[in-house]
Amino acid sequence: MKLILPALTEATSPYWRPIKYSLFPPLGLATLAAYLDPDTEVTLEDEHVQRLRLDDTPDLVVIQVYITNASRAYRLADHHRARGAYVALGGLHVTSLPDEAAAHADSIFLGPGEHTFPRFLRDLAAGRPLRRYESSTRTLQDLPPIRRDLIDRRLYLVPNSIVVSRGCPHHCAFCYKDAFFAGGRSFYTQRVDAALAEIARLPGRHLYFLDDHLLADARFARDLFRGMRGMGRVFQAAATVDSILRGDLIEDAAAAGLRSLFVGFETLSPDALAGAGKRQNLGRSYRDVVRRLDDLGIMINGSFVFGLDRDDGDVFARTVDWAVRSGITTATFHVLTPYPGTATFADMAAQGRITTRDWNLYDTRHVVYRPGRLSAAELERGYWWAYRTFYRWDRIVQAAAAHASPKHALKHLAYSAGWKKFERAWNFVIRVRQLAQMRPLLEGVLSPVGGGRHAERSTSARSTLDARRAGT
Ligand code: B12
Ligand code: SF4
Repeated sequence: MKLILPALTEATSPYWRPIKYSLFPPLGLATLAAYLDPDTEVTLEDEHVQRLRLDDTPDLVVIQVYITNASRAYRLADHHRARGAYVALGGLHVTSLPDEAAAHADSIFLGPGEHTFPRFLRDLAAGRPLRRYESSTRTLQDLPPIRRDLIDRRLYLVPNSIVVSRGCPHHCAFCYKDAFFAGGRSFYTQRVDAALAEIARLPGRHLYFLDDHLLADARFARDLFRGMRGMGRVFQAAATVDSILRGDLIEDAAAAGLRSLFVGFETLSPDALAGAGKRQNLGRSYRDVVRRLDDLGIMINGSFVFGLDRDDGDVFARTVDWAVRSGITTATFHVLTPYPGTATFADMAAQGRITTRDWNLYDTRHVVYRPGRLSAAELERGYWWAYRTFYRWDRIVQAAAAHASPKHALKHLAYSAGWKKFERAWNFVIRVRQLAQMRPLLEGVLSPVGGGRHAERSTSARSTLDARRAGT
């Protein structure tokens, strides 16, 4: 049996950034592999970091399909079927467009695979596999341990990626999540003790939680963070604006080792937020979010979307200026992308505004619809301008200087420049297969900002909160 994560484009694409695609291993496929009989001969190939073998003859081929790798995934599926393999396709894009995928597969899978895949394996063994499996039972209880032994840790900067929940309780119009989790629960977590046991199995210090929203279930997150205290971990994760401001969960996260957080700011315009159904951001002060995370020594990866209907030509400069002035460490800019299955896609399709269905272009860098107040060319130009400007040396230095603590400023410089300014060095490290040697460096940059004004403020914030919690 062979599991394949195809890459979005060939490595010759001008957008190909080896370091970006050498971050995380294919966790979804390693999760599915856990259901195999231990005697099954299985390989896992990730085209982002290795050349795929095409001359082999596995009996069963499982391919994970995202929107941007869909056409590559279909070609690989056709190739393996022509060589006699049974091909199973699943993942986000298959869930959004099952009929399209079915033309290239023997079986297709809609939604998460934790319950459908083991059922399929039983059906296949009995000689009665179905053409289509749809997930309706949704739980992460009693899962077999992820087959991390199939992952070559040397090929990834962050082999310790982990997910302890699935989905998210919110419903933003442009997000993949409502379509993917249709037909069952769209937000659920592991048991805390199982999550802690998985963390304990991971070597090294650094973890990256790929959960859509790690703070979404406050009780679960608090127990998790308390359980992690004293484990000596440093970790990165994602959460929403409102969850950072609510209560004192974020302090627990910091105490457990949270050092960098992906935050979906998306836009500075309340009208645009309302239009995108991102209600949880409405009326929240982004300044307070930044200040609170900064006080705790947590770096921010801010996510911003351009091309929402009310965006005009000023949106790019406004956003970049705010991000720099606020000391956002790294920024991820996106051109609004209407993924099939989302409310945004349905609305735009109904209005006749979708301009291409070439899924290769649905990579959040290309404009695939007719924007409201901007032309498509203006939007793409503005998007690239925002990236170039945010990551100019003078802007990196200016953003770093926005932090209260000099140590935090230095970390900001190291992290931001390290991510965007040393592409050639990263390429070299990847070519000579030495990414693992860079992990201590990453852990160093993510280590706590000890001493100085910042630490005093964090400690006093902590004791105030501890006192509040104790009712004093
Ligand atoms: C990590 C990640 C990446 C990593 C690498 C992916 C990797 N190595 O797995 C990197 C940084 C490279 C990346 C890049 C991009 N990503 Co990305 N990424 C993610 C993220 C945050 C987590 C994925 C993950 O590991 N989930 C946890 C595992 C357990 O779940 P899973 O992978 O979905 O697998 C389960 C099911 O899908 C299913 N399943 C999957 N395959 C199969 C096959 C079969 C046969 C079966 C039965 C089941 C099955 O079973 C698994 C277990 O339940 C998701 C967000 C998300 N929450 O999914 C976005 C996400 C997948 N990315 C997205 C996008 C748009 C991109 C980029 C285009 C962004 C960009 N501008 O560069 C690129 C393109 C990548 C590409 N190759 O095409 C979108 C995809 C939208 C869509 N409709 O397809 C998502 C959903 C983010 C978002 N909110 O919009 N990404
Ligand atoms: S908060 Fe994030 S993960 Fe949740 S629905 Fe909105 S965009 Fe999706």
